[in-house]
Amino acid sequence: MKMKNAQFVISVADFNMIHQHDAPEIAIAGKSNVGKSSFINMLTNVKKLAKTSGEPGRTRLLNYFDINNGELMLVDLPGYGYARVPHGEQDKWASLIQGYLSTGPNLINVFMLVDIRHEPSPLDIQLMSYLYHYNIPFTVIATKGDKLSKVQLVKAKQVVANALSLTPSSIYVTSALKKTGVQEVLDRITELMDGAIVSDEAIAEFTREEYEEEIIAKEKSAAVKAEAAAKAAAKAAESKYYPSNTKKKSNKRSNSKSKK
Ligand SMILES: Nc1nc2c(ncn2[C@@H]2O[C@H](COP(=O)(O)OP(=O)(O)O)[C@@H](O)[C@H]2O)c(=O)[nH]1
Ligand SMILES: [Mg+2]
Repeated sequence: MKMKNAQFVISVADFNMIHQHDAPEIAIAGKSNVGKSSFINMLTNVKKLAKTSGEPGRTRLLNYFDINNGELMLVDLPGYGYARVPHGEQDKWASLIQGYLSTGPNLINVFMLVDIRHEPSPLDIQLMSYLYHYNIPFTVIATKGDKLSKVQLVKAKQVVANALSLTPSSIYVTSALKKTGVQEVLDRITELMDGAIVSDEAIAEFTREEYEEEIIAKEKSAAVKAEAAAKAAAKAAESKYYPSNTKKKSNKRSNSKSKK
């Protein structure tokens, strides 16, 4: 795709008021501060089209950007996972994002942005679960590629891929600072718009069932670990507060009580 023209259309705060139009839509999703707005500015080559912010978590809106007068609509989704935001607000965002994902009729793909330096968070994985759940194809795009060396990039890509159960080759690496990865992403958009990709390569690697099984297995092993840790902590606390002789006493007391 050739980027000829880009302009801001509208901000929407409520998914019941989702903007209706005829163009195919690509949504940009990811944590607060991951670089969504910078990515849109890089892609469209318009410096301040999307507002980048030093104060993350402030944009709880869906922001629509028209590309080439009706050829494509980019939708900047509100960022998630900003720690200083009260839980009630986070819930509102979750429902805005979920509402959007479950209703958007023109949505052809979600660009899921992750910071190349960090392993994807549980919230990233939750977003991915929504995408699988609603059968929405997606593309993982790593941001801030300029922050790592070439060698580090290879490793980091593998880490991101493993956490999301994808192949490293399916992940696009970009840098808004150095403006790298733009052409690859534009080519990806062309493919998506041509409908050339019937089944998304990334998704095809794993069927949804396999993916869900893997997530369940991961959750189970995390739960087992947490239980073991809790037991160990309880044991440690017990031995601290009940050195062996007094512990027996207390047991006896409780036994005799229960007999009565
Ligand atoms: N070095 C570097 N910094 C970036 C890049 N993309 C975004 N940033 C910085 O990360 C911060 C958050 O970016 P922003 O686009 O507002 O993130 P958003 O909250 O996801 O929209 C800003 O300070 C950006 O300048 C990148 O590719 N490289
Ligand atoms: Mg932003």
